[in-house]
Amino acid sequence: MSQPHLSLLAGLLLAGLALTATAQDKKAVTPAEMNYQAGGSPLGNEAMYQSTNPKAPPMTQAEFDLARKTYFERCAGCHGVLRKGATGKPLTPDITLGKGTDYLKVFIAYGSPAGMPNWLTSGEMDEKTVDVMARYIQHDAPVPPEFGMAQIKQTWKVIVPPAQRPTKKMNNYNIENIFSTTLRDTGEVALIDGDTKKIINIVKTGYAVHISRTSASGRYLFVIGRDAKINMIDLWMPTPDNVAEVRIGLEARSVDTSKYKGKEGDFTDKLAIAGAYWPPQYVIMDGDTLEPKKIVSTRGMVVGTQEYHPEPRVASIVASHFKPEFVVNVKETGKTLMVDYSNLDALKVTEIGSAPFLHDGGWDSTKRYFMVAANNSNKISVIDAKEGKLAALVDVGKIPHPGRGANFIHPTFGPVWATGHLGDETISLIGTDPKGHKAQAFKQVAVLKGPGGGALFIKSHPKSTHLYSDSPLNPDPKVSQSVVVFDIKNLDKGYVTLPIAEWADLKDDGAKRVVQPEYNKAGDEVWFSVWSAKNKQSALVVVDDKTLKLKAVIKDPKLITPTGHFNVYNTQHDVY
Ligand code: DHE
Repeated sequence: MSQPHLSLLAGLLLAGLALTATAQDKKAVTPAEMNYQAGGSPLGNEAMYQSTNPKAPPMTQAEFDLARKTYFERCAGCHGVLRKGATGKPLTPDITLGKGTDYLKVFIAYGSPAGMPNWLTSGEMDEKTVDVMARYIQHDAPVPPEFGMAQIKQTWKVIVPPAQRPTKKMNNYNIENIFSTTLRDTGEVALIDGDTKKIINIVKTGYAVHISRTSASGRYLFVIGRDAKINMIDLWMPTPDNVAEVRIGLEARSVDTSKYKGKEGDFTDKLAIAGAYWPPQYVIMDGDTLEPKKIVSTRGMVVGTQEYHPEPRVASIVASHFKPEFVVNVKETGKTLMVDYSNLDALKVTEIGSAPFLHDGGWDSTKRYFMVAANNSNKISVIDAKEGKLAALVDVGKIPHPGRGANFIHPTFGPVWATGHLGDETISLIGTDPKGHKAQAFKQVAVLKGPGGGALFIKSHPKSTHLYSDSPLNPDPKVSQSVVVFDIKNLDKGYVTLPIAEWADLKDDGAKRVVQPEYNKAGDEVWFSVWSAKNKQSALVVVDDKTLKLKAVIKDPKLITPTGHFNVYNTQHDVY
């Protein structure tokens, strides 16, 4: 870059910083949050129509393609598929055209105090890409294709039809203690025998499986890739493997299956549901074959402002135990949809507005209240699945991120549910017993101090007296490579730190982020992933919950980028 241009950039940068300083509000994005959102969207691989705005600087087709790919890999998680803004600011031409290419280049190159990364100076983008991106965002955002019934059906495959599947369990595995571990970057899950710690099978799946869920009977596992591909795995087969697959959209994170059995009927293992980030929709499928039955769009109005949102992504989904309903949490509109699946031809949906952006969550110990993080509002929404209404909106710390959260009995406040936070070091405990502890019900009753922000998952177990919290996105490797444990009976004593990554004793110097505590069925072991890059060694570490000592390290060349792991029994029965 020539000297004059550099100084021009510097000048503009100062102007840019001044601007962002005034615009900077308490919602400034932390590096941990930015890392978390920038996970990469598979939409970058989709062909999209290049619309040309005559007022915007021209772009060749090749530049447009580079910019589109880069946008979906780096930017869409924060700024939204249609650039209407989410965690990051909106980047629509009505805003960007007025700023001009040079100003936008500075912003992209050097970042902002409000959380915009410094893409050029961090080495993640070169000057050419920065220039292309600055022009790209002045054009209308290209819209990825829709994905309706015809497209979904084209991807639907029944690999082993129900009639050809085993009629009884054909293996000697203790299937309730199998762990399904995501191998993020290889597009696989590892099924691991929780008793012997041996790998049972590595199953091909969609890319970067986000979660695994178990059918109500415990026989089937459903996993969903970031590319919206669902794989259904039969745990009764001699070697558990795929029996059906389908794509329900172009990008997704959540899947679950019907669990209700009661006066309206027995729906165990009857239906499956998955929610897409793009197109914004959820799809209900046959629970035996994944045949798509019903697609419902989530486009609509945002709670509160009642402005139209064109791309409200479907975040967490769980199956109610009280009614034949799925609990579908829609991120940008801040609405929880109670989807009554008892009659798909006359679908009844109860819409419960709470706060944006609904993300992850879990049941309280009675499984009546679904506690879901409204992560842009620093609140937990409490959804009463029995009454079909909002029970409370609870203020917590900055960017709550519970995973499914942790339930335990607090010595003073009785049953509580806990969440950690991405944006600060606190762990919030919320009372969940309106009958026995009315004064504490759905209030933040205590705050524990963890090691720092960047926490993603917290866990306990009814048979344990410990509470575990990870912090894989904390910038300090000492913190991101270990977990903290609280003694539930002596919470005031603070935590002890377990150096999980050190215990894994890995041969290379990877990121070794320690992710997601998960108990075995007995509730006496806790499993962690030690997650390094694709070309580095990773491992699973198993801790003895009584002694807090290392029990086992599972290493295998096939365990590449392990992230989430799900114990069959605990997932089946929502034990956490
Ligand atoms: Fe997740 C849960 C979305 C980044 C690992 N994640 C969820 C859920 C949603 C979600 C909506 C709840 C699903 C449910 O319960 O039905 N996650 C997102 C994102 O949008 C985000 C921020 C960015 C992205 O690009 O994906 C994101 N998530 C991550 C990660 O970086 C993690 C650590 C590794 C990865 O695979 O990308 C990660 N998310 C997980 C895991 C769960 C999860 C392990 C399930 C936790 C549980 O205990 O249930």
